[in-house]
Amino acid sequence: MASIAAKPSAFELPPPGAYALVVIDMQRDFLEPGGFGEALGNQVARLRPSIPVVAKLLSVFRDRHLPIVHTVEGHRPDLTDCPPSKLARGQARLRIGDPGPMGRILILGEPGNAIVPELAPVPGELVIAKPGKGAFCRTDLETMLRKRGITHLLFAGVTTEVCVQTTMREANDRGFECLLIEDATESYFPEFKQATIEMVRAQGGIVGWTATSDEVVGAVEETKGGRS
Ligand code: C5J
Repeated sequence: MASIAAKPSAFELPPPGAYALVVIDMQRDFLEPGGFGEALGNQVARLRPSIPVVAKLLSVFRDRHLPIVHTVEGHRPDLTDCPPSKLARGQARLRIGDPGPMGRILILGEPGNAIVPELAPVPGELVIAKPGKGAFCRTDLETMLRKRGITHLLFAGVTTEVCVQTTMREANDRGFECLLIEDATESYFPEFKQATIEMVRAQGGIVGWTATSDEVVGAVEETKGGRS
């Protein structure tokens, strides 16, 4: 069994097929100018260093036919799945559903809601559309993971303290063993990213483990390959 040199302690990988790479919301809406992230006043370029790191992880998992899950945050065109509180929140220049330079802001199927081209899903990978910050809220993610016998989740994506951390906490409460890949996640606020990493692994790993992508890749490369 391969082991990741993680913090606060070693993270033991189960057999291939029982762990998945979960890539949260690497969407144009968060990473490119003209989307939801920028409309909220954020500097979207801050998230981009995570793209090559996630690309490398995807390539390692794809080469070994290991499970990959992508999530996308977005709403139905009629906004029936968007709580009024979410619609009203913030001082956004453009609100959810408004027309923007990449189509309607944070609406499923619009060009701006797509995953960035560098990380586009390939056939066979699970893509979960979610209306909230957590990927287990009003989705069938848990059912899909249990059906596949997946017990361990390795998290990448954006933003660290919002959708990544929320999903990791939801997963932890459901009994999944969770690891956050430190350089495969980014925040518009570097101090929030650092705080998240520290709070996840505090108290003996109260939410889970953290490790670098090199440590994850090293351990995954020791394993033979997954169920196809
Ligand atoms: C946010 C996300 N930050 N994917 N969404 O609204 O973290």
